[in-house]
Amino acid sequence: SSDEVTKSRLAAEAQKKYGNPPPTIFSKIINKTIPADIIYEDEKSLAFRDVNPQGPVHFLVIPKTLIPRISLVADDDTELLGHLLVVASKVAKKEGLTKGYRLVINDGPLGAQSVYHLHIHVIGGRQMGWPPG
Ligand code: DGP
Repeated sequence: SSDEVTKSRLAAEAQKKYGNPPPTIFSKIINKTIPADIIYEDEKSLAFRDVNPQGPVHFLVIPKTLIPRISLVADDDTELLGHLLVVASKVAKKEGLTKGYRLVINDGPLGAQSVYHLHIHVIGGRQMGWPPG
C-alpha cells in the first residue's frame, strides 16, 4: 500500500541521515498503531495532544521522519524545521491561543528530553513564567 511505501521511505531517510536511531513511541503514533488525540496531520508532520499536559492546551508537533533531537539537525532540515514552526503557529491559532503561548524543544539529558523523536511542545491557556524550570 502507499502507507507501507511512505513508512519505508521515512525509515530509509532517517537511517541514511542519522545512523539507525531506535524508533520511539511517537513512531507508533505516526503509524497509528497506538492511539493519540491527533489535531493536525499532513505529509511531513503531525500534531497531537500531550499525554501529560502542562497547561489547559498542550500539544506536540513532530516530523514524520525520525530526527532524534534538535542538536542533530543538518542544513537540509531547514525547510522541514520551518514547516514544523508554521504548523505549531497554525494549530495554536486553531486551539484558540490568541493571547500567547510557549514553544519548547527539549534536547538531551540536560534539556530533560525523554522521547528521542524531535518534538515542539506548544503550551498555552495559562500565564507562563520566566525563567523556565
Ligand atoms: P520531552 O520531555 O520533551 O521528551 O517530552 C516528551 C513528551 O511526550 C512528554 O511531555 C509526554 C509526551 N508523551 C510521552 N509519551 C506519550 C504518548 O504515548 N502519547 C502522548 N500523547 N504523549 C506522550
